[in-house]
Amino acid sequence: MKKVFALVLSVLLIGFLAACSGGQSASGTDGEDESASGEKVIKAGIGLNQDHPQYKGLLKFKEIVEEKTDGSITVDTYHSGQLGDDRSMTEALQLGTQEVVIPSTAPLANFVPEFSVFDIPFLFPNEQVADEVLAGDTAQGLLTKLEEQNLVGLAYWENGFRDLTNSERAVASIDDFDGLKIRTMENDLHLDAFKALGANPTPMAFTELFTALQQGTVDGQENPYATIYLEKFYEVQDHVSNTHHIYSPFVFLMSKSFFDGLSEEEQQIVKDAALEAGEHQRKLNREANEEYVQSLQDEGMTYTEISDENRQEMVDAVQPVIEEYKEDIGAETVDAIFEEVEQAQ
Ligand code: KDG
Repeated sequence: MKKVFALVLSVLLIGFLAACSGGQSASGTDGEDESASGEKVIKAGIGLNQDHPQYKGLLKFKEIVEEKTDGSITVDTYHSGQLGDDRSMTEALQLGTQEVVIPSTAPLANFVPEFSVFDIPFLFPNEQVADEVLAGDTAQGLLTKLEEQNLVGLAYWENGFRDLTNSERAVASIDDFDGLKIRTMENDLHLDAFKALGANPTPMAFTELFTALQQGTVDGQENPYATIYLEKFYEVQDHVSNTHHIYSPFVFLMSKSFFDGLSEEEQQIVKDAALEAGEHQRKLNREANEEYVQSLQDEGMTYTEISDENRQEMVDAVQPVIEEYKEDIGAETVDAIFEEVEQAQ
């Protein structure tokens, strides 16, 4: 009898403890994302580190949202892939176990293939054209497509023009790509474009990249200067070239189930905050990118400028890949983007 009583008592105790702790988790497993005090909690993660303009932008988002909602929404921020890589965090949003992630568009194309339109090499000639096209009908239309994937695209942010680093040789022309083992983002178009340039590409999550460079699993990688500097890739890479082969946008994503659970007023606040913080992030990013070309050389990297003629050879080499992918991306989307790029120039 005593044993039965003890058993009933421990079951009741476990139930009581579970009820107490369940409401206090930053992001409840019941998908309601509410803290003990009833406020909503946004768990927001990125792959880059705490010094990167992307994280500073995320802190701005936190500041605006928490101030404007008067504490009804709190934002917990995580950098350096603490919650996972772009792809796994996007899946967590779909499952409702995380609320915000800001991935590059390249891995996002695994969810909505049309996003690969931004993976077309040498698509944007400069940042001003990128800004105009990203604010235009086609790019904004792509954001709405995310809803079919249980995701809400609130804004485009900026990763930036990607440049090549490696530890083998200074890359000045297409011939110098020959056989280089280059890590790419997890995106087929990137892989095939690097193959067309003569390299030997390997897709890999950003969270594994530094170790892969350090251990020589790959010879090189490509990212904007801010990332190359702030992630200290200069410690494990000797050469940087201004290939500027792709302009990478970020997309500020929110879990649709979380977004739908917000009041209309809260929805407007998070939308506006994602845009405003995005402007802040873009400004910091551009200042940083200019400054960091010099800092990389100060850290001992050789810097190689690609001549117009040599860049044109690279542009020509990737043309067949663009043709090959046009149908997969969506011919209409590709044509529309090229037209908008033309108009923006
Ligand atoms: O936070 C963003 C990063 O996770 C990632 O998108 C950075 O450009 C990137 C890369 O090379 O993976």
